[in-house]
Amino acid sequence: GHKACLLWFTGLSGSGKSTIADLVEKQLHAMGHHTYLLDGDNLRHGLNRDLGFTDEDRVENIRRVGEVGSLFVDAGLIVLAAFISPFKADRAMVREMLDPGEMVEIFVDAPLAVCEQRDSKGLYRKARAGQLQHFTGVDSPYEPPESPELRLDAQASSPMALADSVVTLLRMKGII
Ligand code: GGZ
Repeated sequence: GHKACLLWFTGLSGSGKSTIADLVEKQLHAMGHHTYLLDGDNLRHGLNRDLGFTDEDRVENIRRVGEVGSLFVDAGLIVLAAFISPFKADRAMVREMLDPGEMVEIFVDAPLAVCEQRDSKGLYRKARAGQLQHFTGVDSPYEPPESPELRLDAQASSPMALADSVVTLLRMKGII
Protein backbone atom coordinates (compact mmCIF):
# COMPACT_ATOMS: atom_id res chain seq x y z
CA GLY A 1 0.00 0.00 0.00
CA HIS A 2 0.86 3.66 -0.17
CA LYS A 3 -0.61 7.06 0.57
CA ALA A 4 -2.05 8.61 -2.59
CA CYS A 5 -0.33 11.88 -3.44
CA LEU A 6 0.73 14.24 -6.20
CA LEU A 7 4.45 14.51 -6.91
CA TRP A 8 4.77 17.86 -8.64
CA PHE A 9 7.99 18.40 -10.59
CA THR A 10 8.69 22.03 -11.53
CA GLY A 11 11.67 23.47 -13.38
CA LEU A 12 12.90 24.97 -16.61
CA SER A 13 12.64 23.33 -20.02
CA GLY A 14 15.60 20.95 -20.22
CA SER A 15 16.11 20.76 -16.44
CA GLY A 16 15.39 17.02 -16.46
CA LYS A 17 11.91 16.99 -14.88
CA SER A 18 10.43 14.41 -17.23
CA THR A 19 13.48 12.17 -17.17
CA ILE A 20 13.53 12.10 -13.36
CA ALA A 21 9.75 11.67 -13.09
CA ASP A 22 9.98 8.72 -15.53
CA LEU A 23 12.68 7.07 -13.43
CA VAL A 24 10.74 7.61 -10.19
CA GLU A 25 7.64 6.12 -11.78
CA LYS A 26 9.59 3.05 -12.95
CA GLN A 27 10.94 2.49 -9.43
CA LEU A 28 7.51 2.90 -7.83
CA HIS A 29 5.99 0.57 -10.39
CA ALA A 30 8.68 -2.05 -9.72
CA MET A 31 7.72 -1.87 -6.01
CA GLY A 32 4.12 -2.59 -6.95
CA HIS A 33 2.68 0.91 -6.52
CA HIS A 34 -0.07 2.12 -8.85
CA THR A 35 1.04 5.36 -10.47
CA TYR A 36 0.14 7.75 -13.25
CA LEU A 37 2.41 10.24 -15.02
CA LEU A 38 1.00 13.52 -16.31
CA ASP A 39 3.24 15.51 -18.63
CA GLY A 40 3.15 17.69 -21.70
CA ASP A 41 3.06 14.64 -23.94
CA ASN A 42 -0.25 13.33 -22.64
CA LEU A 43 -1.85 16.64 -21.64
CA ARG A 44 -0.81 19.27 -24.17
CA HIS A 45 -1.66 16.93 -27.09
CA GLY A 46 -5.09 16.05 -25.72
CA LEU A 47 -7.08 17.75 -22.98
CA ASN A 48 -4.98 20.93 -23.21
CA ARG A 49 -4.38 21.09 -26.95
CA ASP A 50 -6.26 24.40 -27.12
CA LEU A 51 -3.61 26.03 -24.92
CA GLY A 52 -0.35 27.73 -25.87
CA PHE A 53 2.32 29.46 -23.82
CA THR A 54 0.95 32.89 -22.96
CA ASP A 55 0.73 33.56 -19.21
CA GLU A 56 -3.05 33.01 -19.36
CA ASP A 57 -2.71 29.69 -21.16
CA ARG A 58 -0.06 28.43 -18.75
CA VAL A 59 -2.30 29.31 -15.80
CA GLU A 60 -5.13 27.31 -17.38
CA ASN A 61 -2.78 24.46 -18.29
CA ILE A 62 -1.67 24.09 -14.68
CA ARG A 63 -5.21 24.48 -13.33
CA ARG A 64 -6.44 21.59 -15.50
CA VAL A 65 -3.42 19.45 -14.66
CA GLY A 66 -4.10 20.10 -10.98
CA GLU A 67 -7.75 19.12 -11.31
CA VAL A 68 -6.94 15.94 -13.24
CA GLY A 69 -4.13 15.12 -10.83
CA SER A 70 -6.42 15.55 -7.86
CA LEU A 71 -8.98 13.19 -9.44
CA PHE A 72 -6.30 10.51 -9.84
CA VAL A 73 -5.20 11.09 -6.24
CA ASP A 74 -8.83 10.56 -5.19
CA ALA A 75 -8.69 7.30 -7.15
CA GLY A 76 -5.79 6.24 -4.92
CA LEU A 77 -2.80 6.64 -7.21
CA ILE A 78 0.61 8.15 -6.77
CA VAL A 79 0.46 10.83 -9.47
CA LEU A 80 3.59 12.34 -10.98
CA ALA A 81 3.23 15.65 -12.81
CA ALA A 82 6.12 17.17 -14.78
CA PHE A 83 5.39 20.70 -16.00
CA ILE A 84 7.46 23.86 -16.06
CA SER A 85 4.67 25.45 -13.97
CA PRO A 86 6.56 28.75 -13.82
CA PHE A 87 4.20 30.66 -11.54
CA LYS A 88 4.28 30.32 -7.78
CA ALA A 89 0.59 31.23 -7.51
CA ASP A 90 -0.42 28.35 -9.79
CA ARG A 91 1.59 25.79 -7.86
CA ALA A 92 -0.08 27.13 -4.71
CA MET A 93 -3.47 26.77 -6.42
CA VAL A 94 -2.76 23.10 -7.14
CA ARG A 95 -1.75 22.57 -3.51
CA GLU A 96 -5.13 24.04 -2.48
CA MET A 97 -6.93 21.43 -4.60
CA LEU A 98 -5.46 18.67 -2.43
CA ASP A 99 -5.59 17.67 1.21
CA PRO A 100 -2.68 18.73 3.42
CA GLY A 101 0.35 16.53 2.87
CA GLU A 102 -0.82 15.23 -0.50
CA MET A 103 1.23 17.67 -2.59
CA VAL A 104 4.94 16.98 -2.81
CA GLU A 105 6.59 19.83 -4.70
CA ILE A 106 9.94 18.90 -6.22
CA PHE A 107 12.07 21.68 -7.66
CA VAL A 108 14.36 20.39 -10.39
CA ASP A 109 16.95 23.12 -10.06
CA ALA A 110 19.20 23.58 -13.06
CA PRO A 111 20.66 26.95 -14.03
CA LEU A 112 19.22 28.47 -17.19
CA ALA A 113 22.71 28.50 -18.73
CA VAL A 114 22.98 24.73 -18.30
CA CYS A 115 19.53 24.04 -19.81
CA GLU A 116 20.30 26.39 -22.64
CA GLN A 117 23.69 24.79 -23.23
CA ARG A 118 22.08 21.34 -23.50
CA ASP A 119 19.17 22.57 -25.63
CA SER A 120 18.29 19.00 -26.58
CA LYS A 121 15.32 20.11 -28.71
CA GLY A 122 16.83 23.32 -30.08
CA LEU A 123 14.02 25.36 -28.51
CA TYR A 124 16.28 27.82 -26.68
CA ARG A 125 18.09 28.55 -29.92
CA LYS A 126 14.79 29.19 -31.67
CA ALA A 127 13.64 31.41 -28.80
CA ARG A 128 16.89 33.42 -28.87
CA ALA A 129 16.48 33.78 -32.63
CA GLY A 130 13.00 35.19 -32.11
CA GLN A 131 11.31 32.23 -33.80
CA LEU A 132 9.55 31.11 -30.60
CA GLN A 133 7.67 33.57 -28.40
CA HIS A 134 7.12 33.45 -24.64
CA PHE A 135 9.86 30.91 -23.99
CA THR A 136 10.49 30.29 -20.30
CA GLY A 137 13.81 31.77 -19.20
CA VAL A 138 14.15 33.80 -22.39
CA ASP A 139 11.12 36.07 -22.65
CA SER A 140 8.80 34.49 -20.10
CA PRO A 141 9.51 34.27 -16.35
CA TYR A 142 10.23 31.33 -14.05
CA GLU A 143 9.54 31.81 -10.36
CA PRO A 144 11.56 29.26 -8.37
CA PRO A 145 9.84 27.64 -5.38
CA GLU A 146 10.95 29.05 -2.03
CA SER A 147 10.03 26.08 0.12
CA PRO A 148 9.52 22.97 -1.99
CA GLU A 149 9.34 19.61 -0.22
CA LEU A 150 12.51 18.73 -2.15
CA ARG A 151 15.08 20.61 -4.20
CA LEU A 152 17.11 18.56 -6.64
CA ASP A 153 20.44 19.98 -7.74
CA ALA A 154 20.24 18.82 -11.34
CA GLN A 155 23.86 19.77 -12.02
CA ALA A 156 25.33 17.80 -9.15
CA SER A 157 23.92 14.31 -9.72
CA SER A 158 22.68 11.93 -12.39
CA PRO A 159 18.95 11.62 -13.09
CA MET A 160 19.08 8.13 -11.53
CA ALA A 161 20.61 9.44 -8.28
CA LEU A 162 18.06 12.27 -8.19
CA ALA A 163 15.22 9.77 -8.72
CA ASP A 164 16.61 7.74 -5.80
CA SER A 165 16.45 10.80 -3.56
CA VAL A 166 12.80 11.32 -4.47
CA VAL A 167 12.02 7.71 -3.54
CA THR A 168 13.94 8.16 -0.28
CA LEU A 169 11.85 11.24 0.54
CA LEU A 170 8.64 9.27 -0.08
CA ARG A 171 9.85 6.63 2.38
CA MET A 172 10.76 9.29 4.96
CA LYS A 173 7.32 10.84 4.63
CA GLY A 174 5.62 7.46 5.03
CA ILE A 175 4.02 7.76 1.60
CA ILE A 176 5.48 4.39 0.54
C1 GGZ B 1 8.31 26.88 -22.61
C2 GGZ B 1 7.78 25.50 -24.39
C3 GGZ B 1 7.41 26.61 -25.13
C4 GGZ B 1 7.51 27.90 -24.54
C5 GGZ B 1 7.10 24.85 -26.36
N1 GGZ B 1 7.96 27.98 -23.27
O1 GGZ B 1 11.48 20.96 -23.00
P1 GGZ B 1 10.18 20.57 -23.55
O2 GGZ B 1 9.69 21.57 -24.65
O3 GGZ B 1 9.93 19.20 -23.98
O4 GGZ B 1 9.13 20.99 -22.49
C6 GGZ B 1 8.61 22.28 -22.70
C7 GGZ B 1 7.12 22.18 -22.74
C8 GGZ B 1 6.56 23.03 -21.62
O5 GGZ B 1 5.20 22.77 -21.42
P2 GGZ B 1 4.54 22.84 -19.96
O6 GGZ B 1 3.13 22.40 -20.13
O7 GGZ B 1 5.38 22.10 -19.01
O8 GGZ B 1 4.63 24.42 -19.66
S1 GGZ B 1 3.85 25.24 -18.54
O9 GGZ B 1 3.91 24.48 -17.29
O10 GGZ B 1 4.58 26.53 -18.44
O11 GGZ B 1 2.47 25.45 -18.98
C9 GGZ B 1 9.05 22.71 -24.11
C10 GGZ B 1 7.77 22.99 -24.85
O12 GGZ B 1 6.68 22.63 -23.98
N2 GGZ B 1 7.59 24.40 -25.17
N3 GGZ B 1 6.98 26.19 -26.37
N4 GGZ B 1 7.18 29.00 -25.21
N5 GGZ B 1 8.25 25.62 -23.13
